[in-house]
Amino acid sequence: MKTNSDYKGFIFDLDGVLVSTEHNHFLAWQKTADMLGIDFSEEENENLKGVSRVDSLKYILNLGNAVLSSEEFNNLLDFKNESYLDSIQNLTQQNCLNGVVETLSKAKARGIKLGVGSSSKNAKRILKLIEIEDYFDTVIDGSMVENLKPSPEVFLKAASNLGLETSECLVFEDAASGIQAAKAGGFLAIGIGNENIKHLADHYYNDLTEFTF
Ligand code: B16
Ligand code: MG
Repeated sequence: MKTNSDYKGFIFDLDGVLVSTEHNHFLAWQKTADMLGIDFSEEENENLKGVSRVDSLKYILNLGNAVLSSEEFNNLLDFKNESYLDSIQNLTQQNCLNGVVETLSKAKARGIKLGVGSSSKNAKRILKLIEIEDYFDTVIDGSMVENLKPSPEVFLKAASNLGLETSECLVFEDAASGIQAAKAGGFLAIGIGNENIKHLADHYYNDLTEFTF
């Protein structure tokens, strides 16, 4: 049986795996929903983890049976993103989730190739803020693919940029859409830090401190 360090590549989701920004996404969506008079709870937000900005807004509009012109729709996308970016401007490496920096350093020292596969168009900006961008051999974000999670495209592109087969890579994810994406791509899917996805993942850890080589 393969052990974790037999894999030649590790591909990480960003929000919820490397950094705890999911609550910031939730608060920004809640503000946006408030403007439309739509109730939006943290339970509902679970369905938006890993989901693109456009599809997330469509989901919220659907909750309130709201219909918007394309101009209003785009203005709300900008509003959500500005309020999200405002809330994360002071992120530092302290905001990396538990075990992240240690896992990245150990993997690097073992010659394991590292990638990011995120739905977020802000992924590169965030990696810079939390000062871990230099660990990664490739970063695939929401602006670089046609189809976002649950499509496997971000992970397949990351593996291909690393020069590896899907069977040679582990994918680390905190969202149902991301676990689905990893499995659709033929990857072994490691669930991290979200008990709601425990039953979907191939293996599950509360955080990366529990992951051993
Ligand atoms: P943005 P991930 C996802 O990132 C987040 O989980 C999700 O909450 C967010 O809506 C999505 O990115 C789009 O983000 O508005 O920054 O482009 O978990 O795939 O790293
Ligand atoms: Mg995530």
